Amino acid sequence: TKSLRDTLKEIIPAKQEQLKKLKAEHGDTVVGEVKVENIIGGMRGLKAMLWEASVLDPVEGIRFHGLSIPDCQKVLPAAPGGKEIIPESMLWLLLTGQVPSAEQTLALSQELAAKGALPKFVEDLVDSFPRTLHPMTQLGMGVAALNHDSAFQAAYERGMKKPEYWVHTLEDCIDLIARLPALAARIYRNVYAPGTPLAPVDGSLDLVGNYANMLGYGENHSLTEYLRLYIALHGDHEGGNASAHAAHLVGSTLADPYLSYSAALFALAGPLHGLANQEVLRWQMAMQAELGADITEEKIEAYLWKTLKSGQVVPGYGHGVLRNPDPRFIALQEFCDGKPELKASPIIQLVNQTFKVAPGVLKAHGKTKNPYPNVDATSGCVLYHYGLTEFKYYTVIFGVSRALGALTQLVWARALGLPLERPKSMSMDALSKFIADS
Ligand code: AMX
Repeated sequence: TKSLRDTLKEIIPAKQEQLKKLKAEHGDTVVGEVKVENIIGGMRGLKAMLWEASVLDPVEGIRFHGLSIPDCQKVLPAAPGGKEIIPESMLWLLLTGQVPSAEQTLALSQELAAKGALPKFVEDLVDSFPRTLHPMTQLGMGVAALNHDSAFQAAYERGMKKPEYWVHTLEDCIDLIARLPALAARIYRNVYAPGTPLAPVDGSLDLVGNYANMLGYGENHSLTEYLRLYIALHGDHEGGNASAHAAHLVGSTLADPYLSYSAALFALAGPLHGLANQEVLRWQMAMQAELGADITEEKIEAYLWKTLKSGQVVPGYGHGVLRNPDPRFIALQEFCDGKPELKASPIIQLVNQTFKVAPGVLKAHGKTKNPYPNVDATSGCVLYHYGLTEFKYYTVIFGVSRALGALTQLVWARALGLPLERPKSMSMDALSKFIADS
């Protein structure tokens, strides 16, 4: 059976050829127009980036190399003894566009476990942080420090040739993904249970099996399965979202994958992006506390209006691109539906009741272009049900996941020789002058 590296070696030349042809034959084909509203509106909707692994359709949601989430759930291998997709099989798909066999997935799990331990100086660095430092700040700093061992940086200093770039980038990406669980679990231990023992990486476990074990939840098979699905599903959401784009931009300077991904993590730490699942839980719990035991749809509706009238957004609803309920939200809801204890959980029931009411209220409110839930409307609430109640930590789990897609793109950016990103900016005066002159 073919290894990941051999598979990539085999498919890269055809992709390079495809890009060369696109550039030579269609370099001046017009794809769209740039309006003033795009320039002042966060470049929303502008088609201006190359991203290989996934494409987001506003109605259907994300597709990974053409496969929808339900397709992936059918074909991507699970962990031994599990049913849910795992990050290893998703990573293989993202990198190669091919569905790995169970054997290939297992080999990748074993490689990641073998490379999963942190260097001592990173352990010491993370242990030196105050407990009060936000877990996302700790994660970003830990990831940046891992560049001490960057194969790409070392080879660049030696003077490697361009065709070699992707090879060393891939090694860094694999090493980084392998080390994320130990780093993220160490942060969890230090912040929430200082002084307690931390399990070492176990060579016989998959990536998330190890992560759950190091978090202290190794015995909880149901939570481990949830985390496998959650981390696989959050792996990539095409290129323009803030975290993926940040990694791409920084990577385009030929900064190594560790520095590039730490930039992504700091973008993910914003409340409009990865912090939203923490905000959703806070908001749903405040709703629960205010509405008491007998929660009706009428009461939820009134609470939604109260949130909107106080000038706040409804967290977990709306999206920069999607115009339908997020299929990742649906997949997580289905996971809950299949488990009686989750179905009976008050917080999950509240998420479901809110889903029945919120789209109508947001439509009537009339501002958001997408009145439907995004994945964050439920993801943190499920963690809460399982007893993982430390809100501030939720984005770290998202950060372990997003590495799959952002790092895949770095490998492809190096294999395809993509250039430094450098869009043209304009001042308001320059825009006004352009408008007056045209
Ligand atoms: N509740 C209330 N108002 C909302 C809203 C919501 N959930 N979503 C959007 N709006 C408002 C916007 O604030 C904006 O108002 P303005 O004109 O007064 O500034 C207007 O609707 C138009 O916004 P939009 O074009 O529909 O959305 P966007 O692309 O600018 O922003 C997002 C997208 C996700 C930031 C926004 O929907 C939002 O703030 N949602 C709540 C936070 C959230 O769930 N974030 C998670 C996103 C997914 C992720 O990255 N994890």
